Amino acid sequence: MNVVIAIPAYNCAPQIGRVLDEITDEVATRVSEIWVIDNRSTDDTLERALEHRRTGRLTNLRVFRTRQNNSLGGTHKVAFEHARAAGHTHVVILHGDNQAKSDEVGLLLDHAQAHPETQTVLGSRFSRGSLLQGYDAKRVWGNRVLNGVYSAVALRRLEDLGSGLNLFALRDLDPATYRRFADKLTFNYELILDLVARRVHFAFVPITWREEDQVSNARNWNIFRTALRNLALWRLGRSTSEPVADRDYEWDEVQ
Ligand SMILES: Nc1nc2c(ncn2[C@@H]2O[C@H](COP(=O)(O)OP(=O)(O)O)[C@@H](O)[C@H]2O)c(=O)[nH]1
Ligand SMILES: [Mg+2]
Repeated sequence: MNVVIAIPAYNCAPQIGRVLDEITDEVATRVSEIWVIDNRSTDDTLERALEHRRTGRLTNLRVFRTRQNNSLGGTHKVAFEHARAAGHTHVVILHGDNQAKSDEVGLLLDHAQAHPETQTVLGSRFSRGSLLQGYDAKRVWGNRVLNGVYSAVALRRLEDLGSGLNLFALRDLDPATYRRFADKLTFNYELILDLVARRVHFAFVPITWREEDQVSNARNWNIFRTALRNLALWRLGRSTSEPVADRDYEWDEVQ
């Protein structure tokens, strides 16, 4: 396994330092590199990440800035493409707003190491053993409804459609499909349906999910509607989104 942890970060200056602090030395030694991908934040996210790098504690930490704001889905594309080009085999996506616990990256790696046929391991907020701390009741409910509807249509138990802590094996991803998916926050819904359609072996592992000082940029009803629309299109065998033109998924390393 040659793993990179990619941390999409947009306007999470208060939290990004905690995300990095919580990466234990044990987790850091299990991965090749740790990438903060600042998605053109308008607050001090970038500066906070650079401050942490200057402490030198995480020797394999690198900080990048995208050339455009690519939203969360677009940042997945940036991470996958750069990881593939650099020869990594796995990408952990860890949200930069500290809702997940960084040390739980280890749980996903453990699972992949114990199950060679299952290399994509998704953190789940809604499984037996998951721990929710302060997560808004409306969002819990909305997620549970979507999980149920998706599971019924996909004919398999989908315990969480898109948490902020996931391990993807690049061999399990098809650039020809994910490049077409929307750049916005519904990317993960499209991706999981794509994994189901391509009969990829993936597993869910329960994680902790917190809500403390995070400000969500997600527009809940919009996401809910798009999620159902995508599911209907998928069931009908139609593509869930159109290829996007004029996007720039390049980044620059910030020293
Ligand atoms: N909303 C948003 N989030 C982004 C963007 N780029 C990266 N992210 C990260 O994506 C994660 C999820 O976004 P968030 O608004 O917290 O959504 P939620 O956790 O699903 O409510 C956060 O860690 C953000 O830092 C972006 O352009 N927009
Ligand atoms: Mg969040």
